[in-house]
Amino acid sequence: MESRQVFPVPQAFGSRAHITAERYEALYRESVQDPEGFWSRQAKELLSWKEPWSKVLTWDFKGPTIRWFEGGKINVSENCLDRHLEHRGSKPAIIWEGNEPGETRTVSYRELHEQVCATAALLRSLGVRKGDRVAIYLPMIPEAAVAMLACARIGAIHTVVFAGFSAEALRDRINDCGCAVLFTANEGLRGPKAIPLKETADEALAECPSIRHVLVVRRTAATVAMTPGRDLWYDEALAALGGAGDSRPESVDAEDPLFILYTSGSTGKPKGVLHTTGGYLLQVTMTHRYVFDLREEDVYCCAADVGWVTGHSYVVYGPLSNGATTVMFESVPTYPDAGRYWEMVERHRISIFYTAPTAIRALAKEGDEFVTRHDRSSLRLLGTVGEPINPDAWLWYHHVVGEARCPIVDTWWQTETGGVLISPLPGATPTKPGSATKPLFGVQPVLVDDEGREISGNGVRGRLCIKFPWPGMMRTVYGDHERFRQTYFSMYPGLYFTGDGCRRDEDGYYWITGRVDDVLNVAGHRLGTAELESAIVRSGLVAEAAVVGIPHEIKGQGIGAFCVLRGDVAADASTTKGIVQAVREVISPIAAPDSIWFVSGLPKTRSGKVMRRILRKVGEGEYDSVGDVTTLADPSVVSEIIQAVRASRA
Ligand code: 7RM
Repeated sequence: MESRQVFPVPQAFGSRAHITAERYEALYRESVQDPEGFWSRQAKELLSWKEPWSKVLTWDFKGPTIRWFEGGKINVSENCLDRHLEHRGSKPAIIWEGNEPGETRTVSYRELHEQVCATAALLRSLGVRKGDRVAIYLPMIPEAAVAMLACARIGAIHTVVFAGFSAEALRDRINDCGCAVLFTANEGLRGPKAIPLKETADEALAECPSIRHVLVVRRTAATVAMTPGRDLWYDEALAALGGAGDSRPESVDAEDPLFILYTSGSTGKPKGVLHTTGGYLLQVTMTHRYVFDLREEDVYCCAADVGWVTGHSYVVYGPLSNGATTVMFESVPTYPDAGRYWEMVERHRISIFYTAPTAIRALAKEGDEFVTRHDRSSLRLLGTVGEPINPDAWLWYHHVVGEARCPIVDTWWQTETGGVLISPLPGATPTKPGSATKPLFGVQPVLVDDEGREISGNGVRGRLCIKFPWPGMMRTVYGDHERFRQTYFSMYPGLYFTGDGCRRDEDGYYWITGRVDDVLNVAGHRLGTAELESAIVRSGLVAEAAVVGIPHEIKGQGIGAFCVLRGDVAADASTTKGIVQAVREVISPIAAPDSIWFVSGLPKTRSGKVMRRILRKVGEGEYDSVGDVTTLADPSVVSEIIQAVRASRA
C-alpha cells in the first residue's frame, strides 16, 4: 500500500542537480562494472592527494582484508581546511548554535584552520604522535571538531565518546584502545541541565592508566578539580604555546587509521569500529555532495551529535571536505520548546536539514504550530537517518516542515559503513515514504534467505548483505580482527552482513525493516541486549535478565526488561528504580529500560538458551501468538510472563 505513493523529483532539482536520473543510472552501472575505474576517478576529482596510490583495491571477505588506495598519501585535515583557504578562507566553516537560542559562534575556514593547527601543535607538544589514540569526551561545541581535525592533522587516532555516556562507558573505551590524551570540558549543557563532564571523566580516569594528559575546554564558568601535572585548561595550554610548535600535516597513508568509534553489537561489550583515512574521506565527501546535492551557498545542518557516526561523517568530515558551511547544534530539539529546530532554520537560513525519525515523531506530536510559526523558506532539502521512518512521520516532515517543496532523503547506513550506502538522490530518485530507495554508487546490496541463498528479483524480502567492498567500510574491530570476521563475514560467507532485515519492492526499492540480530535501535541509538542485560545484573538486585525491544511511539523501539530477582529482593517500585539507576550508571541515561517486569523464570530451552522470540512477542502485546513453546524446559513460565506484561499495561 505505502509503496504505491510516489513523490516525483521536483522540477527545481531535476534540472540543476549534480546527479540527474540518467546520470545516476549511467554512473551506477559504471561503478559496478568497473569499481576501480569509478572510484579512482572520484578520488582524483573530490580529494587532494599528496602522493598517488599504487593500487586501488585489495580485498577478500574471508580474511577479511580490505585496502583502498594503498600507497596513497593524504591528510584529512588538509582536505577539510588547507585546500579551502584560497577561495573560502572567510566562508563560515562552522556555525555553532549553542544551548540557548541565539547563542551562536561563526568560525570561518581560516579561523578553523588556525585553531586546528594550534591544537595539533599542542598535542605534539604533549608527546602525541602518529598512531597514538586520543579520546574526545566533549559537548557539541566547535572544539569537538577542532580536536578531531587536530588528531587527523598529526595522524593520531581519535575516539569520540558521546558526552551522555557514563564514567564506566568512558573508562572502558579509553582502556580498550589505550588513549594517551583525553579532551573534555568542565561542563556540558543540554537543555535545562548542566552535565558534569569533568567530574565524570575524573571518575573514569581513576582506572585509565594510559592517560597522560587531560585537556579541559571551558564551556561554562564552573570550577572543577584539576589534577596537577595531568590536567590542563585547553585555553591556557594554547596560550602558553603562543602559536609556536609544529602544526605541519603529517604524511598519512590512505590505509592509516583515522578514528575508532565504539558501537553496540549483539554480543559482549561494544566494539571499536576502525575507519581508515583515504577511503573513508572519499566515501563521506562523495555521499555528502551527491545525497544532499550540495551547492556552494548552502547552509547545511545535521542535528546529530559528534558522539555518533552521523556526527563524524555528516557534521564534520563530509561537509568540511566539501568546503560547506556546517551548522553544529548543541541543544535538544525540544528546548526551550518544540519549535527550536525551525527557529534555528529561520535564523541561520538553513537550506539542508538532516535529523532522525525519533526527533520528527517527537515534534510532530507537539502540533504544527511550532513549525509553521517560523519561516522555512530557506529550506530546500530534508534528510533522515538512524532508523526506519514510518510513513506518517515522513509525510508530516514533507508536508508540514518542507511545505511539500523539499525532497526527503532517507539515508540508510551504519557506523560500520562509514557513509550512506542506500538513499535517494534528490535530483534523480522519486521517493516513497519509508523507503531508503536505491543503492548509491559502488554499493551492491543483496538479500539472502535464512540459509544464506541470494534472493533475486523484486518483490522479495530477506536479510541485507553487501557483496562488494566500498571505500568507507570499516577495516577491523580495534584489537580484535577475529571479532570483525565473526560478526560481519561468517554468517553468509563471501558477503558483508549488515544485521538488518530488508524488503525489495516491485521497483527495486529497498525498505529496511530493522535489526534481525540482538541489537535494539532506541531513539536512533544502537544498544545491544547483552550489554543491557549485564548492566541490569550489575545492579545486584537481579539474578538474570532478558531484554527485548518493545514498540514505542516516539523512540521507535523502547527497552523491555524481564528480570528474575535475587532471592531476598522485593518486587517493588524501589527495585525498579534501582535497576534503572544501575543502567544509567553503567551505560547511559539513554539506555534506561522503559518497562521492567519481574518474573520467576525466563523461557529457556532444555539446553538453557533464552527464547527471545517468545519474549519479543509478549513485549509486543501479541499474547496469543507466542508460537511453539513445547521445546521449553518449563512452558509454564510463559503464562506468568504474559500475566506480568498484561497487568503492567492494564
Ligand atoms: C547511521 C547510523 C545503524 C543501524 C542500521 C539500521 C538503522 C540507520 C536507517 C536505518 C532504516 C534508515 N549508524 N538505520 N539508518 N534503518 N532506515 N535510513 O544510524 O550504527 O548507529 O546504526 O541503524 O538498523 O543497521 S548506527
